[in-house]
Amino acid sequence: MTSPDRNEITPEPLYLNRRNFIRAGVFAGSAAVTGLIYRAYRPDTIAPLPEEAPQAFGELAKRPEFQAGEEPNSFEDITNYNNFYEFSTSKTAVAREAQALKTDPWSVEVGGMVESPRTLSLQDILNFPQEERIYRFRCVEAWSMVIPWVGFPLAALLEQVKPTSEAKYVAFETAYDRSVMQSSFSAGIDFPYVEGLRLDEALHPLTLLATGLYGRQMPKQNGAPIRLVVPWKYGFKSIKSIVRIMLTDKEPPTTWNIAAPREYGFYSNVNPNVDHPRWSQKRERRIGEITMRETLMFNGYEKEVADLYRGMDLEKFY
Ligand SMILES: Nc1nc2c(c(=O)[nH]1)N[C@H]1C(S)=C(S)[C@@H](COP(=O)(O)O)O[C@H]1N2
Ligand SMILES: [Mo]
Repeated sequence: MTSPDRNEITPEPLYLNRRNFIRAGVFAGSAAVTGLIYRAYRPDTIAPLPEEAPQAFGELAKRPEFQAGEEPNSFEDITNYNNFYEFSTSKTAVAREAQALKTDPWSVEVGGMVESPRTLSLQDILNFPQEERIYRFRCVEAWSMVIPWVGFPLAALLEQVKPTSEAKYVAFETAYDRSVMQSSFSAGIDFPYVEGLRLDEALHPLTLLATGLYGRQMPKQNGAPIRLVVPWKYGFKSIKSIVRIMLTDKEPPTTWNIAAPREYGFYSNVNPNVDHPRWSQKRERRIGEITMRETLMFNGYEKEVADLYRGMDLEKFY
């Protein structure tokens, strides 16, 4: 299995800079400069990298229909090339900076339009029967990985809280701890990070609440202790370090859509036929590979999810 040297990892081409968007040039420019000054002078409070990998799970179910028949990326790659803007906009800096996040104790509030709202502790989360699922993961920036997640279907949690008949969407929110995370101003996107799914997407059997990867509890840089994984959508839908899950009857606001509505829609299904306004989505670079691969419709999950979007114009609902 290839495990490229850190320096070999795809450099971020300038045209892919996610923050090169709207927010009038002058403002964006001054935010970037302020961010640089802030980073240069901020006291060195960064936690050290953990000396050992997180705790291992015991036996995990492995259902054949959820094992992408592809070689997973290495633990090294998956845990050192991250997007987690609360900690850093540098993919290689996240692993170190995210160690400052306190993930135990943790609680996730689940409520809104449900019959039985509840608050889950870390133990409650780990009490769901956990399974291993190997999924393709495609970032909107045109890179991809294959990741052996550990977790349980979001549907299992939603069944417990019982959405009411008015509920049509699920809204998610990431923790925002200002003592360890950077400001929205420095990151260029609003915090807390928020995401959303239509209820039928949330109930789809592929939609996972992930609690770990490679048989171990979730590394902080990957969104410990619990994050969403929606493998047929661009990676930014897979919101990390979740503290709130609310059922609602209105399409919830989503962070990248707020930042640049013409570039990132609510649906954000992987689609090689609908380009990002500033780059093509036809191909992708699998981390660890030299040549580009063709991007697959719905990231290769077309057979499973195409029915969710029957009759919808995928150029309009991007
Ligand atoms: N809270 C939060 N969740 C987030 C992000 C983020 O910046 N903050 N980045 C998203 C993006 S753009 C991607 S590609 C994936 C990256 O997940 P990974 O670092 O585990 O590969 O997380 C998504 N979830
Ligand atoms: Mo992404």
